[in-house]
This record gives sequence, C-alpha cells and structure tokens, in this order.
Amino acid sequence: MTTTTLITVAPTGAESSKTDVPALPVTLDELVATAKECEAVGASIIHVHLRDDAARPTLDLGRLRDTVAALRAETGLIVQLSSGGAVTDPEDDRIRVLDAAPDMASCTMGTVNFGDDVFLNRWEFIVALHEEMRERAIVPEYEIFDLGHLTSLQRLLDKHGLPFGGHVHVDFVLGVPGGAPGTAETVVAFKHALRDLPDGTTFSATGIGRSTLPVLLASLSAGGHLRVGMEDTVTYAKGQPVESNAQLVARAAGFARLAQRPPMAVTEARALLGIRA
Ligand code: KMH
Ligand code: ZN
Repeated sequence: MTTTTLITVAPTGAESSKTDVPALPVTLDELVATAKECEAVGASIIHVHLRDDAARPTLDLGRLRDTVAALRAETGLIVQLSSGGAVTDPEDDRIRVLDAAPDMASCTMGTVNFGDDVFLNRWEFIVALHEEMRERAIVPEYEIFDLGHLTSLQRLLDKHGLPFGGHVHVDFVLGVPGGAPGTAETVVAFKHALRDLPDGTTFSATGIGRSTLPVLLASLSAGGHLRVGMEDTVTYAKGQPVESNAQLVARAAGFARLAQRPPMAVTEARALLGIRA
C-alpha cells in the first residue's frame, strides 16, 4: 500500500448549473482561485471541465489552451483535461482537447447510461484517444464507471500497449445512475479486478452525491487514492451545500492523515504517474 494519498480535485464538471450551485467555479478567474486553494490544502491533480460565458459546458480550444497556461502559471498542480466533456459533446471536439497539451487527460473505458442520458464511448474512439495521448506524451487517467470497463482496459493495453510513461492509473467513478453503485463493496470488487492489469496499476475513486463518503473511506482503506470536488459532490452534509472545492479537499486530506497516508506532494505524484518534465 502506498504511504501517501494522491488527491485529485474535480471542481466544476459539466452537469451542475451555476444557478443551482452558485459556488461552482465557472470563469477562468474562479477556476484558478479554486485551484490555488485546493493545492494549498492537499490536491495534486486538477480534473478540468470548462464553461462558456453563459456558464454552459464548452470544449472551446482557445479557452482550454488559456486555462492550461493559467493553471501552469499560477499553480504546480498536474493539469488533467476532461476528454469526456458533456454527454452531448461530439467525438471530434472531445479528442481535440488533446491539442491544448495538458499533462493528463481522462479516457473513459466504455459507454454507460448517465441518468436519463447516455455517455457514449465507442471502442474505436477509446483506441484513438489512447493512441493520440501516447503520441503527444499525455498521461491518461482511465475512467471506470462499471466493471466491464476494467475488462475493456485490459483488452486495450493488451492490443495497443501501455500509455505514455508506462504507468497505468484508473479512476473509479461510482454512484452514477446507470453505472456501478457507490459502495465499499464496489471499491473492493474493482480493486480485485485490477489484478489482471499491469503490476503497479494505481486507482483513485470518487462517489457521486450520497456515495461520496462511503467511497472515499473505502478507497482509503483499500489503499486507493481519492478524487473529490463539486463535479461529483454538491452537498457537504445533510442540508448543507458545499461551500467550496477546498472544503472537500481539506476533508479528504484530513481523512488521509487519519489513515496514516497523508496527501501526496505534487512532485511525488508527477514521478508516480510518469508525467513529462
Ligand atoms: N461529464 C460526463 C459526461 C470525464 O470527465 O472524462 C463525463 C465525465 C468524464 O465527466
Ligand atoms: Zn469529468
């Protein structure tokens, strides 16, 4: 088991509206301020979704490039862009995200029902993302919404080789209506399924909504890492809206310290994941 905990913050997502969640960071200034606060309390990766001037999800390349530059200038965080976008985003726009040259990008390992919608991830598209990232020295984070996505990852690596840097890192996104439930049992079952992946594969986990704390505690106990943030969690406790992303990162960092696995420094995270210098 690693002695430290990698904490990713996912501050915005594509699903919540600014009207419903006023604390959601949607402008570049808000995002950079959030990133700095989260870095200060223990995050080492930021998983980024952008919004346009009307706070709607966007994959605009100019905005993505400006955001990568601003986060690099103002923080030491590892910048991970979402290639998942919103469920309505076309594949061409999703793969073009890589043109913004982030340190990492997400790569979802299969299609999943997503509430009333479908989050479509065709096999050919997955292969294209995996290969493009390797060509551009971008480290993938493989997003796992259901058990079969881990089987698909095994197939991807067997047929198409390891990602850039040679290290495999996956993120269990649990509790999505349509995906695997956000429970300790799921975390343990998914962890066992990693035995079929390359030695040294690491995992983080996040639970949506009410499953936030059960998944966080299970992942820490099982030797996993953590993703937290307002992409996944907008209620801190019953009747108490999340005030800021830093509030969620600070809570995760506190649990990590209690578990004797304090937050991982960004330099250690870069070395672990094989991020290019
Ligand atoms: N917004 C979801 C449809 C990712 O960032 O790669 C997809 C998602 C996964 O959030
Ligand atoms: Zn995301």
